[in-house]
Amino acid sequence: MRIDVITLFPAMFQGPLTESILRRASSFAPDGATEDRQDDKPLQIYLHDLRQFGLGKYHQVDDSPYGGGAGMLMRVDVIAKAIEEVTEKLRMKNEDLKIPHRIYFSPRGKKLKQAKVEKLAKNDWLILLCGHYEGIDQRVIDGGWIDEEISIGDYVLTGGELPAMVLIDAVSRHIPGVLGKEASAHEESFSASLGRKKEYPHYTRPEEFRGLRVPDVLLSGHHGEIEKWRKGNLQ
Ligand code: 4FV
Repeated sequence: MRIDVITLFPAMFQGPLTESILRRASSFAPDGATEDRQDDKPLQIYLHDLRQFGLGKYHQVDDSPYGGGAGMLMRVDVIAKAIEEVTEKLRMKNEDLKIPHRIYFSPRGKKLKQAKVEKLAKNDWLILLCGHYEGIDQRVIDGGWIDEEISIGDYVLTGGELPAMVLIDAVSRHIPGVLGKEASAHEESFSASLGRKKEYPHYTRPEEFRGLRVPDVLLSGHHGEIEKWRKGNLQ
């Protein structure tokens, strides 16, 4: 899968995308490179600084809202240019990439849940647009530059970068080759195999800690009983 992120703050992605599982599983181009990396990583992540598509000498990307009100909005002409250029440049370079699925993050979006994460993981190309300030001009959505709006929760953030990182993290776990052999995205909280419920409690060594014991059934080696206990402890 390829993910292109359009953001005013590419540097925010250092850390979540450069450590741990995502570091091992993805090639990460913080500089907006559009060249496909010739590597066999299951995930290619490219960042594009929206500022480069800004207007005039100062690369203006935002403006004050019509009708008045606090804060600034990101301009539709700037965002449209960014999405079109990122899409066309890549489509010309890589005939395997057909149509990107383009997502904008906002509290008005559909709440991100596991079923949606699993569906998004089936795409071969995502473009993630990170808003900032008070948000973006509605014509970006109405004019068809975005395929869907997604919210990660009912609260207001300063930008769409954290929602983008949350989505990349959740989606990447369902891409073959991202999780190691020892881990699985199959039987876990909210997965279909557990009926979208929260999974059972987990325990590991030591067997007892300050009088707190591991449930005996988990020490019994009786797989049928363990399975029954686990199913009975789904929430
Ligand atoms: C948000 C959320 C969110 C609103 C204005 C970014 C901010 C600023 N995105 N789930 N909750 N976005 O608060 O996805 O542009």
